[in-house]
Amino acid sequence: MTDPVRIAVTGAAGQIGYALLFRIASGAMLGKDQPIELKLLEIPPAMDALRGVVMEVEDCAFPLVRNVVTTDQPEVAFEGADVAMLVGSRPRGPGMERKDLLEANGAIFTQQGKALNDHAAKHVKVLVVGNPANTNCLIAQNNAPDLDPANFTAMTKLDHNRAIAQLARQVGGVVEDIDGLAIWGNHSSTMFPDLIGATVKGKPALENVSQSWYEDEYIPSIQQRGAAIIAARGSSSAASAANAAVEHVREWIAGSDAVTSMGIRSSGQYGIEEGVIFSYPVTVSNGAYNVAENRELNDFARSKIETTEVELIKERDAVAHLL
Ligand code: NAX
Repeated sequence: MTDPVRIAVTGAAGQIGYALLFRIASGAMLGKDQPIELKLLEIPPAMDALRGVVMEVEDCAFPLVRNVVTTDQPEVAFEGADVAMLVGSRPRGPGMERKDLLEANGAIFTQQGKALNDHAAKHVKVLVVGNPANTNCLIAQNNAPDLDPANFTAMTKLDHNRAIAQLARQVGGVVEDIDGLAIWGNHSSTMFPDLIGATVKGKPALENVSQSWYEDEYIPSIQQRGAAIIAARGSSSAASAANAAVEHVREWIAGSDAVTSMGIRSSGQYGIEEGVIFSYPVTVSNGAYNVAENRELNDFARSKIETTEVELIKERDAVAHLL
């Protein structure tokens, strides 16, 4: 057995945290041979709830869990962290506008970015789940000047999984039939689920479905899936979000030949504004992701991608004072 990997999770007593910690502790993320140390961050009012969650983790007697640290100090949670999963964020309260939400989360992700910079391992892999995920990630990354910007990612894997599952259902197939699908842009209702580069059993996906289904049903359904879950369940997606977070980190570390989607710092690929955290089609090998650069984009795709890019630029401009 190797040394434990240190995994920091913020918002650990929340809904997603409750689904996530047990998956990580069981070995679903880093494998059944990799011991782990959990470093759990919460805000003071949630520390009692977090204590209860940790009691449950203990009660599972997971063989891989070597230590669990709980704290309300980011500096403690991120000390020596190899992986940091930033799930906690400030939800939108009554009367709060988007700019208020960006501002409230800006303060959190500024502090957490600085703490990662000063305390995490230099190779730390950071996944931001807490919304607005792309811009929170941008803020954290910009406040961590000593870390490689490529270490910071935002989660669009849930959108990616939703897009695969809904396409598979529509064509009467299974998820393994689908390849090359990607989510572009922001984790928001402007995201673009791209079937143009996707295949079903090796044949172009758009030969299996009609253009009108794609444009009028599929894209809005993926973009609004989070809201549909809230309407049906009374609370937002948690288990599926935790599953996506586990898969995002697993693929980032273990690699993936199949195309997946990750929000990453744009270096200008496909003409996207440099520096924003943008979801691209990527493949992953040796712990590094690479943007799939040779995709054909038609005018329809380009206009969808531009819409989500414009939104991200506006979000970036709204938090410019924090960057
Ligand atoms: P919950 O409100 O259940 O839990 C959030 C937890 O974060 C709470 O326990 C809270 O005390 C804690 N927290 C707040 N500020 C903190 C801080 N400064 N440091 C540490 N902890 C802090 O929300 P949950 O359903 O778990 O969702 C968490 C976040 O994920 C939300 O922002 C949500 O919008 C976002 N999501 C992102 C998704 C994605 O695909 N990127 C999908 C699922 C989810 O909606």
